[in-house]
Amino acid sequence: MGSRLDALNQWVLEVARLTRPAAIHWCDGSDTENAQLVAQMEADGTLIRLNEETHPNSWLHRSHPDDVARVEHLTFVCTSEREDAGPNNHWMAPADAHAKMDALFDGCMRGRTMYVIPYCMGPIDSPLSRCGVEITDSPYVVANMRVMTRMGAAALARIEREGSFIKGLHSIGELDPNRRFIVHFPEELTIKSFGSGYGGNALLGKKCHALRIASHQARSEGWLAEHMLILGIENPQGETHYIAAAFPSACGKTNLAMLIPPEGYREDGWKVWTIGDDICWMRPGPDGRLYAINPEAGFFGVAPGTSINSNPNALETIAHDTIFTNVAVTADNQPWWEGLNHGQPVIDWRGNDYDFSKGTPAAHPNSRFTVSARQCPSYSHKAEDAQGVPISAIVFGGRRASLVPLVFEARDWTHGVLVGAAMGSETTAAATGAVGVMRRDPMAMKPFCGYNFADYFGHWLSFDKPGAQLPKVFHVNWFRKGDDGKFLWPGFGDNLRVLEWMIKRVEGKAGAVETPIGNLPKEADLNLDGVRLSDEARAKLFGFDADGWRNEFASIGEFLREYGPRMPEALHAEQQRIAGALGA
Ligand code: OXD
Ligand code: MN
Repeated sequence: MGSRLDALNQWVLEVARLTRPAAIHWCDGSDTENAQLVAQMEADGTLIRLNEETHPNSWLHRSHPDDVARVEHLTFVCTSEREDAGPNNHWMAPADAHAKMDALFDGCMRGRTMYVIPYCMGPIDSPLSRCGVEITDSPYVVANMRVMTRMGAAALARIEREGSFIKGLHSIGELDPNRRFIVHFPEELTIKSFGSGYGGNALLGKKCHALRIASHQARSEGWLAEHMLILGIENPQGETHYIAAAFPSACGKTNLAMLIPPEGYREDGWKVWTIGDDICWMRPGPDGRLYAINPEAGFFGVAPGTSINSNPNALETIAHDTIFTNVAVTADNQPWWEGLNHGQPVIDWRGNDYDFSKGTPAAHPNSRFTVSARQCPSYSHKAEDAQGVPISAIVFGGRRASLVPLVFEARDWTHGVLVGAAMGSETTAAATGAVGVMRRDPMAMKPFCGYNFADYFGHWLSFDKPGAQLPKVFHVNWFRKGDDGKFLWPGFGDNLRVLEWMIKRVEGKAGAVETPIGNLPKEADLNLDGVRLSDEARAKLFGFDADGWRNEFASIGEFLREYGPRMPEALHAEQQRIAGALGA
């Protein structure tokens, strides 16, 4: 009888025949292996040691300057039918895509070592977790995967037990943007990524597996793979509610996941626990509630803006054993980025002397840290729970300078799905392309949904069935601006005030005003003790502009129609009901 690892061994040999590496290394995830890889990368300059006293065991990696973000225009979902990938994805026919990618991979690992990385997304013993194997020629990818996933021997043992895994093939190639493609074959549970070493393109467990392939798998298996942080809020009575929240890339998910309560709340005994900062897998449990795990084991967070004010927990998390990518450094070799609040950069992210007079940032706006979640002071022990945590509320949020109030609650699940589907946000530096352009980013999944959005919304709607105890759905906007262009809401720790209102709504203990777009709190429904808000801020954060929303709902209607007959009728009906209530 063959071993359950036969399929894996055979695939590794096939890949080696194609890519022609000088050596093959099976990663066991041990400390010894990591130390050897790090020493090798230090010797060849891939990693630069940072100040050992201030940042023990921490490293700087400078990427190729053209390889600093996800490349959505070069990311493809290759289903046999184009319509299954949907207008939300770039598509190639699977056979053409394999031919194109295999031509790039042909001989690409000559003179390099090929690393075979077995990994598990999610706690190693959780029924919600899924395994994969990434083959790569980048030791930097190995070091990052070790932090971001449960990688090595235990994952291999689970793959041997289950006999199934996602195949991910990656090569940095020549890091040539003209020979760069990130390609997914959801029907074959396969990923091929060439020409980039950037996290979102190269750490295949993250966006490629845990979102694009997993969303496709989740649809057929009855669960959800989402671009959401998960946090726990413990009230002074010691009860904890878990919230999952979707925000587009670089819109503060890490900060929210590690929130420190405002002083008054701390004194009263409120605590916030971090489960995850980027990805959430959830499925109905026996009691009908949705149970969630964070499939990742680390944080690949945006460095700029991280400070003692915005996110003290993150700063403590990354004080040691961290890989920094594309940050600047100070004269005494400490990592530095815009918004850090101390130190001065002397060398910029490209490794050049930093010239203040040019006015360009010293750290790349999408510079990152990779760090184990276990180093986070607010990391919850429930993050390792095989059964996951029950979700009380789902939050959708975008970066909206105008129109959208601080918070509102969806009336029911169908309305909540429309709220998620209609999400809009201004683009950020996490992907290449223009920054600050408003686009629809449904459920923050525009770059990550591995199938047609119309089917995805249909899948979301399908959770509303007899016996389901679904979370309440909310929408937030921390990014509303005043006439002077400044943010109106203080954000960060004060966001707990909004989360508290949500929990009280879940418990039936807080008030709200019904409007066509959903239920809005009155100012008095939120604890605003110690928050100073101008009259303009109060009016815009808690107000509802019927004319503006009428236009917004016309645009939402157009967006839904772009998906043609596949778009669930229930969403059209919901959009029309609200448009009607707005007097359209
Ligand atoms: C990320 C992203 O890196 O969304 O999490 O780009
Ligand atoms: Mn993300």
